[in-house]
Amino acid sequence: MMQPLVSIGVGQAGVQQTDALWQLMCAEHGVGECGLLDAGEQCGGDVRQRLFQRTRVDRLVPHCVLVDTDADAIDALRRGPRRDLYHPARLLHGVDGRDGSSTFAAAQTVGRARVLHTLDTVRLLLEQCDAPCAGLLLARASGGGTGAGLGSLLLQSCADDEFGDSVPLIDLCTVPSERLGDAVTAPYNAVFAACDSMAHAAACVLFENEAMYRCCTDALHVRSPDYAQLNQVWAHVVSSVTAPFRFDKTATAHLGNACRALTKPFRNFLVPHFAPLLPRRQIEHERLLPVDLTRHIFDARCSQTSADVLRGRSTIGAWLIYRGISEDDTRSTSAALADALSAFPSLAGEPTLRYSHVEQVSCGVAGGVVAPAPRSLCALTNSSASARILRAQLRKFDRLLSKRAFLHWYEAEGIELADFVEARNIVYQSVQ
Ligand SMILES: Nc1nc2c(ncn2[C@@H]2O[C@H](COP(=O)(O)OP(=O)(O)OP(=O)(O)O)[C@@H](O)[C@H]2O)c(=O)[nH]1
Ligand SMILES: [Mg+2]
Repeated sequence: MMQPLVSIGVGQAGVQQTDALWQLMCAEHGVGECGLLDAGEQCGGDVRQRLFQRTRVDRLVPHCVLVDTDADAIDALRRGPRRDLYHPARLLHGVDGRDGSSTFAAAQTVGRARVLHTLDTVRLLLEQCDAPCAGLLLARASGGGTGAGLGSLLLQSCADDEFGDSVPLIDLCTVPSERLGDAVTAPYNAVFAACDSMAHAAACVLFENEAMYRCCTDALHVRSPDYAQLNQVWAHVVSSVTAPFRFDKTATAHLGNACRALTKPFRNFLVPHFAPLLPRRQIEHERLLPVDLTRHIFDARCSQTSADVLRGRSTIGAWLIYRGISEDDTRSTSAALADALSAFPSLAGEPTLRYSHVEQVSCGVAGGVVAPAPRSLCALTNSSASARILRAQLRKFDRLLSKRAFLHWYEAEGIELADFVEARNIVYQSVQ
């Protein structure tokens, strides 16, 4: 029995990021943009069952549900190149013209109806797969009302619902950036979202748009990157994290277990790094040996957040996912790898180090900013350095709350000052 992976995109960012992920995963599994297998590809009891359902007419339909409180992002998908890929009944949006209005609270009110519909859709999808779900990936931006509000309702309901503990939830959360323009209420939304993530997700992988923007400009030499390009960087990280489960028919371990091994209560935030991020014309000139990738993986240019794990006081664990090399290849270089890792002060001590090896490399997407490489490495790290990201949100949250700014919008939807204080204190504790 092959356990399926299911992804849910919430809010504009979540929907667009998830679309970029499926574009990449389809390319990696030889599935065309309308769900038909590329010429020469065979589909019979293979690993694609983890990701797709096969229809009567041999079309592959992704295990994916996309939901927003307003129609724009979903409508854009319906007009886009993958309009025939997604199951129409799994593209959900509000119809009343009222979106999440950029507040966590409004999205929770508007989202109550949406969340039931979304849960039913996910439940139906899971019932159609004949094995228990290996992991539920929830993509969202926590600065947005919908990403935070509806995203949190979904996490909460998935954890409370009959899916229970058996379905590990991985929150793929893009937090508001220091300098990029976000809604005025973004710090409130982000702190409420972080609080719910700690309570309900097996792990929360943090991303920052500013850092992904820098990956595009500094590492990939894109002059003024747009969301689509940021989402390609995001998709490469998430595709690597899922790769050990996507390409191995025999993998039975849950994606959630892999993440849980890296987390502790109140410390479930992980930061990602990905290498190589190099301009297309440069990539052929690089050796990209496992040891080179390992040595440079924690460089700022490979990071999708502002957390500097090399300066973090402590690291609970790191999961290194190598693609394009077999376990035998790494064994031969294991001394060099150990050497490279021990050079990082924050990894000294006894952090859990976990390695995965996937022989299949990513072919990338046609014309994408992330060039295909013969080998790649992705790391998810649970480091005290991630506290910096949450502390920045808390600072802005405190500044707004001290003036009681925009509080009336939340109170109107039933979220009181006491709820603000409680959420703030829970997140604050986690960064001490
Ligand atoms: N990386 C990335 N960020 C995005 C994308 N679209 C929007 N954002 C950012 O995500 C944050 C939240 O915005 P949205 O996702 O539009 O908000 P929402 O979840 O739809 O919530 P509403 O406030 O109800 O519209 C903002 O900082 C946006 O700049 C995207 O495709 N990729
Ligand atoms: Mg929106």
